[in-house]
Amino acid sequence: MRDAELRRRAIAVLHGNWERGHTVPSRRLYPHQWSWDSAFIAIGWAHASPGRGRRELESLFAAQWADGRVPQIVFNPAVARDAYFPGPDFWRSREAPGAPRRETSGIVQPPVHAVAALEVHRAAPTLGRRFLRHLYPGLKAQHDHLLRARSDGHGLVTIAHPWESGQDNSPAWDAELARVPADVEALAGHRRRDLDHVDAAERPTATDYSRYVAIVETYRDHGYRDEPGAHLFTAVDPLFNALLAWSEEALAEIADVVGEPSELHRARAAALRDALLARCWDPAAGHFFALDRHGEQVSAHCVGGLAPLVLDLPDGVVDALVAGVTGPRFALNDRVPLPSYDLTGPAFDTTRYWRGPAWINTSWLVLRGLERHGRHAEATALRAAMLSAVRQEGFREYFDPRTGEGRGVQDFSWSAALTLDLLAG
Ligand code: 9WN
Repeated sequence: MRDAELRRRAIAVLHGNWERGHTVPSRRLYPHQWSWDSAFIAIGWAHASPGRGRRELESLFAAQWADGRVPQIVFNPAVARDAYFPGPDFWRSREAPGAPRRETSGIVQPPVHAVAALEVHRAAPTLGRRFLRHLYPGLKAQHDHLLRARSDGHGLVTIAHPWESGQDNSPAWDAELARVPADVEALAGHRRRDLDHVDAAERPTATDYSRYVAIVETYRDHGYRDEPGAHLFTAVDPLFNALLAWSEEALAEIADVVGEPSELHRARAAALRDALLARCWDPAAGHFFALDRHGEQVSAHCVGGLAPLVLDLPDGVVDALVAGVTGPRFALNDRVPLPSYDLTGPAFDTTRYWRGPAWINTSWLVLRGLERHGRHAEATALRAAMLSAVRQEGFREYFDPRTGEGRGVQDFSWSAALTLDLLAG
């Protein structure tokens, strides 16, 4: 398939998933607005219709909470209340202080929005300054909230739910999640709608879901306040922190454009990067690891541990990360994007979601990192792999990391959106 045809199809997916001011990740499986999806999707719209990219981010930030949190899900009131589980009746955001009028979930997702806003601005700079001026306070409040409410006390921010990582059932969370009481019978009172659309073997297990639900219920009972006892789950995700640092860099550039002080953002970006190096980097393994609630490294090689490549890093660290990308664990090639987890790891699963399958967004992050560090040969291979996967299989949610076979839903928005970015670059 020629590039022009692939581009046409990618734009058609975004148009098909556009829903009055935002783009759903998938019509059937995810019929609302998701936070980090909207950032990747806006980057795609920047190449097709920058106005839609602006609206994508503005509609998300219109649902920002008073404390600055940007919710993982913004529910569409026009969609059936039980179309997605857990839906608005489970989250009950309206009962929480500071929640917006629009119903949302009460947790967050990786903060890559300032990066997206800058890309949208660059696509149409003349129109964009007003957009950046409008969005800057919300982006700053988003970062302030994370650095304040989620500080781990040692320079990094924590996640309070595996869903907050965006890499839901990653092996990085297994041990921490195992501490959460699992009541699979309680789950029987709820209907998991994901299993209506995707094979159960490609999704998190019932035990995972019972724990996901328990974590939310406890946080919800605390009014979604980050206070003692509110979190059954606590971890530090290298991807989440790397994207916060990268977004602080972008926010510094946005501040320059809109005439706000930018030094604070540059300082925060550098401090987060330094803390990642001090706490998550394992020089012997050549990888950034997640931390458990005690600050101990969890030695599972997940693709999120490659995400700090988007930052300015010492040469030796970049060399080691690139060796990891090209070595047996991530096996860079020009056919299949990077696995979400170590191909040689004990928890590896070709099919189950974030325990092996290859996702376009995480490969795109690594690609941006390789480009930043001038690793052209590896970047060329990874770009080819991503394009090959979507050409062969369509804009699937994820791919078998060995064969490249498409998995999860079809017409998945960020797979289409980031393809537009690849084709433009
Ligand atoms: C829970 C929407 C989201 C992505 C996540 C992905 C998946 C949701 C789910 O879909 O998570 O947020 O129901 O499994 O893991 O990264 O944002 O596309």
